[in-house]
Amino acid sequence: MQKPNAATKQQIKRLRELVQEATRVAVLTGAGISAESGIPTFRDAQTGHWSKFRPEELATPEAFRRNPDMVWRWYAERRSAVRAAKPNAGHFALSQLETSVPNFTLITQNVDGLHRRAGSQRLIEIHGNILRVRCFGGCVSYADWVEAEARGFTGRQGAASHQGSTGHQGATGSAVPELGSVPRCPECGDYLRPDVVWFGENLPEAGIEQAFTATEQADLFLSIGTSALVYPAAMLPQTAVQSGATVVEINPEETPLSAMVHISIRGTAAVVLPQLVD
Ligand code: BJW
Repeated sequence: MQKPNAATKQQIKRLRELVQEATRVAVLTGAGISAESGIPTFRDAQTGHWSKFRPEELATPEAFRRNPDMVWRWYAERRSAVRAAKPNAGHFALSQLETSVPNFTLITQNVDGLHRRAGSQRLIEIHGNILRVRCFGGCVSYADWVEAEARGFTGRQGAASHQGSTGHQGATGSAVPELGSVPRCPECGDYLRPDVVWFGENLPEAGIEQAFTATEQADLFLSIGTSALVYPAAMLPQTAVQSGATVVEINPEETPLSAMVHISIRGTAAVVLPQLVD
């Protein structure tokens, strides 16, 4: 078995050259880039009580309909972990890379917001963000759950924005919910839910379109810390190969992509990425 950081000097040197030569770079990240910030990867996230469940049984609208309290609790715990975490050297390296490449797009499947906190701006969060919440029925969205919680849903400006066509913005000031009790939409009384994309749900249309456009136009595509098992995100590196980009994977483990990319670097994101920008 290969060591977790078995990236060779030649591989790093070649990748640095590719980065310097590239004018259009697209990057896809997955849970692996946040592992070194202490956030378990999606498929490792099932610890303690949650080890009884497969993530596919929790991250679906059906699971939420069946047991909203349980799903809400799973997200509340993960949200606490995200709040406590800090971006790592891998996140910071990508935000630095953004400033040195003429055309750069960072596409993340992660819902933890750590790229933004590291300073990335040309960022598409294709699976949403765990700190935001929205109405299960679709009428309001809170941009920042921390703010919504702190305001006990009384702050109308800024925190809530309309998604639907009900015409007025409103919040009634219901009490801050206890951990594990699912808050209700102040507008229509339906449950609030995390603003993430669950299995079987469509990805935000504008975001996924931009992601595919950036991928098709890229001359260098980096796939970092993703198992490349979840679609349509997993199609992005395949699309990059088909569109003629040089495709590089950074992951301590082999994935279904490893055989099709041009360079597969066995290393962790926080170790490999800083070497591209220092
Ligand atoms: C490190 C590291 C370190 C560790 N450094 N690396 C085509 C074919 C087959 C199925 C489908 C298909 N099209 C659609 C589907 C169905 C489904 C799907 O893909 N299912 C698969 C399981 C087969 N897709 C969908 O349902 C999507 N919707 C859709 O397509 O809508 C149209 C439609 C509607 C109705 C029916 C059919 C189609 C939606 C997908 C939404 C995914 N959402 C989640 C949950 C988000 C909220 C939450 O977090 O709770 O997103 S699932 C989960 O997987 C999460 C992740 O973003 C995503 C990807 O996981 P990721 O990031 O790759 O993490 P891991 O844990 O799998 O891997 C970590 C990797 O890091 C590993 O490789 C490690 O080795 C590595 N690593 N340490 C670098 N330090």
